[in-house]
Amino acid sequence: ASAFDVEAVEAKWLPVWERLQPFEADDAAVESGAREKRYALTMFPYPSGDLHMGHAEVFALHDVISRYWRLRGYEVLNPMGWDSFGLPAENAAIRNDSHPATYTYGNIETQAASMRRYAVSFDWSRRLHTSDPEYYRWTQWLFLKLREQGLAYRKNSPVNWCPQDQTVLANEQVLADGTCERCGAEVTKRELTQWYFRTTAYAQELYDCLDDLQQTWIGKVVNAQRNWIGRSEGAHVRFAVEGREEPITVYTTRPDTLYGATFMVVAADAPLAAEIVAPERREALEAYVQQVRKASDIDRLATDRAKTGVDLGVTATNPVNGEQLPVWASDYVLADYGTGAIMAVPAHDQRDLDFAREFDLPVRQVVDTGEGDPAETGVATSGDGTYVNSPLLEGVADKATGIRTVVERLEADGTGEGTVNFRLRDWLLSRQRYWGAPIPIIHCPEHGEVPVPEDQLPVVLPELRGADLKPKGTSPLGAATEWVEVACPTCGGPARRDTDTMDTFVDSSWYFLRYLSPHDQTQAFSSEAAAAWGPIDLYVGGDEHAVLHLLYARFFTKALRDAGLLTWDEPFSAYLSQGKVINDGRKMSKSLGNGVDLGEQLDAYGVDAVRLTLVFASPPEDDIDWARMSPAGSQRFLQRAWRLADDVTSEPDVDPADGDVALRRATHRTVRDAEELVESYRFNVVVARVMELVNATRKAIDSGCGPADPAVREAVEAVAVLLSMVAPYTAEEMWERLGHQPTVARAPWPVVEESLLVQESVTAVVQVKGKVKARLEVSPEIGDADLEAAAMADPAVQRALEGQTVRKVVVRAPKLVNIVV
Ligand code: ANZ
Repeated sequence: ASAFDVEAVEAKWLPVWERLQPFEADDAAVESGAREKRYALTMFPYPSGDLHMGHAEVFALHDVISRYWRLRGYEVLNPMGWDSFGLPAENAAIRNDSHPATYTYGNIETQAASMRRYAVSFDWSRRLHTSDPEYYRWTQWLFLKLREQGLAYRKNSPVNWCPQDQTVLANEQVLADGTCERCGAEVTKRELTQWYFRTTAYAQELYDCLDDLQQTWIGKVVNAQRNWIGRSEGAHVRFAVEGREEPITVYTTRPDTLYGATFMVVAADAPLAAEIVAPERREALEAYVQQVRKASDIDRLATDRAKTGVDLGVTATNPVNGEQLPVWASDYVLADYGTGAIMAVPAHDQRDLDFAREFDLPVRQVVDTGEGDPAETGVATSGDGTYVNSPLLEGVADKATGIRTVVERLEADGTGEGTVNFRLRDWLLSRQRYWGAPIPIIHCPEHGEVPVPEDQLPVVLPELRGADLKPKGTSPLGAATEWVEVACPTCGGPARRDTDTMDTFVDSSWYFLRYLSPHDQTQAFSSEAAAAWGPIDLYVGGDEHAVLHLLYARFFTKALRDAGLLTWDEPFSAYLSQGKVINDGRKMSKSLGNGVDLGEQLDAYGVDAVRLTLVFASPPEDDIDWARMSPAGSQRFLQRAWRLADDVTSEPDVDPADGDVALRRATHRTVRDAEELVESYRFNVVVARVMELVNATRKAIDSGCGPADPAVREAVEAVAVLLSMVAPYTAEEMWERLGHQPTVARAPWPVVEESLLVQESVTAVVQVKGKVKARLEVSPEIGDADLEAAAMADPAVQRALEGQTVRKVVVRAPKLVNIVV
């Protein structure tokens, strides 16, 4: 056979698959219970440019499992679409004086063509784009639904502001170093009225469900979410303030250190500071607040930063001992965490100690940990120890008892109570940008916020382009006067549309539901279809969405469940995060000039070789260094596999039962291993096992049982089916040469004959004078005489017998040979 022409094979099969549509999921089969479902999902891309190596990797990995499920007889839903709103399209439109839709839909077509060539088993009948009015109509509808439930609301507060993109950002979009995750600019704060989703209403549930997800979510995602939600147990403690009815409530995780509180600190930029400040200190506070506004939260919380602050000139009363504590304002206490006020215990909290030393405030040790008095060492201690200077805790030596004792006392006195606190904040969803779903609210001077009536959805974006879209700090939609000025749906009087658009993460928080019926004009999704198909059995994607997208989608799921629209609690039963494709040991990037163009790789080696290389490279979660890969080697392997199909000479319906047993064993063992390996995501090992089977089959053809043996056909058919999960073109070509109708994607999975899995060899132990001298791999059917001969021939045994006389040999085939000298 001649070498296989990659280009011709791709050109041949694409139209066949197009005609057969083997990947369209059958709703009826699943809704009626006729077939068991599998919902396989991979993250849909942003339409920026063409697909890159990262997409190639994730799609190749994802396709192994979805093709596997289909071969195993499940009804598989594997949809694809585009997350097509967002800044890149808008920025391109400003640069090119065009409309964001031009860039967006152009790139979508490019990517769609690449995905088809790449032969991922997507159900294209369910394709969606989040920027289509038929999609965002329902994003808007869901926003209103959540608002009805009290889960979407507007408030005025200091928000993260990106001066470069001229828009607000969610906390999740500000990186740990205080920069914008998109453009890298230093994020600042602005006081603005914005829309929020009440994610905090689900903080506890979002946190608790992670325990179960821990079992099936592969990667660092579960921990990242735990940290982001940041659950901590502590207490609220109330400190009375002279001349004020309301006490100052603090949140503390260490109520047991209450006797060590020597001052209090409130967030400088919270209303409380301005409310309680003594008149003579007001000016100093205001000057300080100006300075604070410029710093990021990260800076503010950093332990190694010099402490700054202002004495507010008032005191508060410690509820356990009546002590008067001076109240300060500082930026190291955050306005939007806990209650925005703390009791400072400098002996046992380093930030408080640094502050105390800066401003010469007292330090009182209350837990003796044996590490010395923090007042002298300058190092706060936070471990367990014996309580000192704490009348209520005399004799107590552990934190848990200390905390419980103080909380009980506070609760009895009515001055505090135990509580749970979360770091998670509500999700700020308004964006002052154009290319997003308009927020479907009309502001009426008379009726306030009025939802756009359902029958007027979608609120379609007004036509703006080029320079109209330039960021200016307020939404570009504000410039579309005719669009903005509308009649109030309630009274008909003059009113204005909300001009902000939604964060694009709103679009992607529910897309997996829209895939169930993307063209349904009557509802966002069908609850029956969701009950039948959901939740998603495996979600494959990157770690970069660990806290953003996955958390938001989980929140939406819980909110929609509580709205009676979903029956399940979590959207993604299992999650697999793939590693990155790097090059030359480094991240691929334009500035390093080490990018690898996917299209060029596909042209050079063909789709199958690139896919196989990516799957074979490493376990899915590891990074792949493309510079160290050999797509040419993959191509040679595929040629070898394909040539097998050409060599088979038996008929398709031949009975393998009397075929060569050794080859049959290898085939059935490989299939069984592949089942276990795919299900545990060890896709690279599957490829290795198929390679072994290809080699064994080649040997059988050339120097064993020969090409006409039915075991050869059985082996090659198994190779074709197994390979179809990774190299669909090659597998299809093999399948055809073996005399089958397309498509191999719908072939039956080989049935494993258990009797062929019995061990092919056992280990026999050879002892000389009672000591083990050798272990031999022998057939379980070996006879005593053969086993004895094999033992005597073993070099280690011969050495042990040198100069000795063998007196007796006891043989227990196939396990033991005992030689007595
Ligand atoms: C007294 C105390 C004594 C504290 C001690 C700690 C150690 P997590 O675990 O992160 O929830 N805190 C409370 N609200 C704050 C705010 N808005 N800004 C900055 N710090 C704040 O941390 C809770 C602890 O962080 C609280 O417990 C409080 O300090 C501080 F030996 O109270 B602690």
